[in-house]
Amino acid sequence: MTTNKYVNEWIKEMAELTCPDKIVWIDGSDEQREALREEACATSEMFKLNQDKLPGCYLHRTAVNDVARVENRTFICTETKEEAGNINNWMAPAEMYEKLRKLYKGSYKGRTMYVIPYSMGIPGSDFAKIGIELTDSIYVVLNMLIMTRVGTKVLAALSDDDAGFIKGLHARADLDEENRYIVHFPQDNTIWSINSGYGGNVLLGKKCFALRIASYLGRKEGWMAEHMLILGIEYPDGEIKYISAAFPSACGKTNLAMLIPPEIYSKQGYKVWCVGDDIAWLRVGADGRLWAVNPENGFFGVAPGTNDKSNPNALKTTMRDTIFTNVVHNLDDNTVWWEGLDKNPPANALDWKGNKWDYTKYDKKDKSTCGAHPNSRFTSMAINCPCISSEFNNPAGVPISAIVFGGRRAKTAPLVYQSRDWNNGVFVGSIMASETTAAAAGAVGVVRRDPMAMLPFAGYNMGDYFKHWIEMGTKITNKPLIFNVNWFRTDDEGNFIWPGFGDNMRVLLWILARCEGKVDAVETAIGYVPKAEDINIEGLDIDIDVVKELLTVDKAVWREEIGGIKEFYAKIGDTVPTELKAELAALEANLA
Ligand code: OXD
Ligand code: MN
Repeated sequence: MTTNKYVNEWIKEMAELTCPDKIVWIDGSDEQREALREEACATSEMFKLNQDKLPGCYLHRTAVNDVARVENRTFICTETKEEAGNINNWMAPAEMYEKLRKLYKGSYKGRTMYVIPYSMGIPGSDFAKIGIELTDSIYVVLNMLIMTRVGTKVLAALSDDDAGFIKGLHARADLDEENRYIVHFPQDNTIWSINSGYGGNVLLGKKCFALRIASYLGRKEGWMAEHMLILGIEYPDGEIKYISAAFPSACGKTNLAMLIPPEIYSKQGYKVWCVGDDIAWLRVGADGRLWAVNPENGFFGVAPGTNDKSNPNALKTTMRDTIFTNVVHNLDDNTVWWEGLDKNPPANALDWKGNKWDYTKYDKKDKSTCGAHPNSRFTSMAINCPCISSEFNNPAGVPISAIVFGGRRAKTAPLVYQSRDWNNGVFVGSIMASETTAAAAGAVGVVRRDPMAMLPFAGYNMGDYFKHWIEMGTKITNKPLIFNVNWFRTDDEGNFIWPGFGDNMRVLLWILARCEGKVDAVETAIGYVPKAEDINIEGLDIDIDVVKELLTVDKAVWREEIGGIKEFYAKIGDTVPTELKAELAALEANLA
């Protein structure tokens, strides 16, 4: 409960609309969490797993038609279409409110309205922002208790005259796909989500608030909300340098954030610390540097492919206090399994839909035979991660030395290159793209442009978002350098050339050496690439010629790329800043 009249009036209005049987405030206490877990298990909304092997862990299954974010049903409802831009879906706020009110009307009848006061960032810190999510789902409450800071401490940080909290309304309603909407009203600090129970659509603190609404607020208030991991590299002398990095999905963001250094580095005393795996909020500090916090409190990670080799830190993080969604339920020992966990699929098990699963029928090429849904998830607490940074809970955040962009490109981008300066770096982020893999439905090798990995997450016009990046560059007096990496270059047979995973540390160390002015580079048409001998390959079974190959910039391939960039800029429209058009013209001239 709160004495903030704006909160109380809004809840009253939403309760009149949705008609819950009762209203329960989430206080963040262990007792209340435990009671809600029991209630969810009693109705089979969740299943309690083997508490000896997986203490505090539960399993949940979503509806089969509700397993991923729905970009085509996600809207940015600003007053004008121009403010939302050509990339976002848009509808006039009044029209959307009217449409959705009809769907929400009476949708909580026979149900409970849970009121979740939560903070993105440490409650009360300069970075933090408060949200209140109303939901009729215990699964949402329990996930929010992991992913955000929740409860009375949050309300204590909200003063009585503060109307600036983010108002989130979620209703499961009928889980009707045709009426599923994830809608943002940035000018009203409001998010409405209906007819879904899938995390990315309903944990409103994450993509909806911490990226879409926050990017809008960041532009207004002079800071940035980005789809970035944050990691720290500790040198043998104890000094730690921080990097933030943006990659589209399926490029290994969580793996990079929790990287295990190769032995040649670990035995010298190098360590890697994870501050965040998905979202960074960045502000200019009094020292003129860019400082970052991870506004989240947990990880909502993709389970399939997570194993003791690909990401042992993530795997250990999931071993306690975790909610697993849409994975295989091993009935023999009441644990969980997913494709890529190990080579021992359980014989007596239920698949993600809750049907008996016969692992002998599993065919890699036929997704319908998978036990776990390809987008099955774990929701785990960041503090349970073995490599969580000591700065994770530092309200001041960490100073960023380098910003890294990247994507999955078979031929175009070299292993790493450095942009010439801030605006050129913004250009590099704006032309980010990734090629589709055989793992996803549809054609292989199709380029999807995903600027700064924010294509589905910018809460306003993409051209204005680029402009904001350029303007931030004028405020950061001690700027991070901006780089692009590509772990996914392939040879003529389509095999990856670079080993990736922990060995990506070798590239990150070159990046940090550049930031310190400790290493030279070679200028190319697109920016600076390393001298091959400056990428440490000790202990790898590739030689310097392979590194040279990884660092080549094929002008003919890049000339083709120009066409795709122009097409994408044209789609964004005339808000693309002149600075970026000039960068594009300069690149074209360099390639001539
Ligand atoms: C995403 C995610 O879709 O983090 O980017 O879930
Ligand atoms: Mn993400």
